[in-house]
Amino acid sequence: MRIDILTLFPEMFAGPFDASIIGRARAAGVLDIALHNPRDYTTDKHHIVDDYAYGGGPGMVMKPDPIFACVDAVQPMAEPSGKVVLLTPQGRLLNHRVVEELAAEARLILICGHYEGVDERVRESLVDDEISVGDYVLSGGEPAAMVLVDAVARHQPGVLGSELSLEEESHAQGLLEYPQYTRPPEFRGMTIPDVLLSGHHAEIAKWRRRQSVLRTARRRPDLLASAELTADERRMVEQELAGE
Ligand code: 9D3
Repeated sequence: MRIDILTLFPEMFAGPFDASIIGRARAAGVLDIALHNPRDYTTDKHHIVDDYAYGGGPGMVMKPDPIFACVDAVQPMAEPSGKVVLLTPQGRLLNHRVVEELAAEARLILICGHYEGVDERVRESLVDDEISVGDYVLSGGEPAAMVLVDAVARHQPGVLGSELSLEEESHAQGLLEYPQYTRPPEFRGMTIPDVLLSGHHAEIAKWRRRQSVLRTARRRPDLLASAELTADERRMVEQELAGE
């Protein structure tokens, strides 16, 4: 997968994109990330990328011309042409489903906004999709782009150690993860559930499933609505939540 990122602050991406999952995906050649600065596509002496809002009001607006010029220059740099995605608080909320959808694209071109926003004509005639990573205010689209890239990178074949770990992942099933433990079996007086030491794999699977369902019910009841639960599990959830 190829991802082009348009940002006024390309240096913000150096650390995160060289480590961990993304670093490995890039090293393996599964992920090709290129950073571009719209400021390099300005034609005025002072390389101005923002300006006052027509109609007044606080804050600066990103000018359309450097962004259009940058996308026009970047599209022919690789094939196929990329879906242009604007990171913005007004976008579709990123979730597992949206990540899968974007991960299926061969190429993405991400635009990170800054200042109070981007000129509306960028949205109207350059952008194909708009994504938000949550209902809180960031100072720019850069951290959001990092989140999006990390999440889609995990879906590229060969990026995860085993394809299974993705399959098993809680969000694929619509459930939170079960509690996990590793050695030592007793730490500062705290032990681990006996079933995990039993070696009884069917019982362990049952325990984990139950823990996932209960934890989801307690912490994220909103997720349960679309989770695939058996009738027995639905009853267990009712009972547990009633008894608290
Ligand atoms: C004046 C109103 N502000 C909205 C609450 C304007 C504004 C705030 C923050 C405009 C842009 C930004 C910068 N944020 C992003 O570009 C952004 C973002 C976010 O702030 N939250 C969650 N997802 C994203 S994706 C891009």
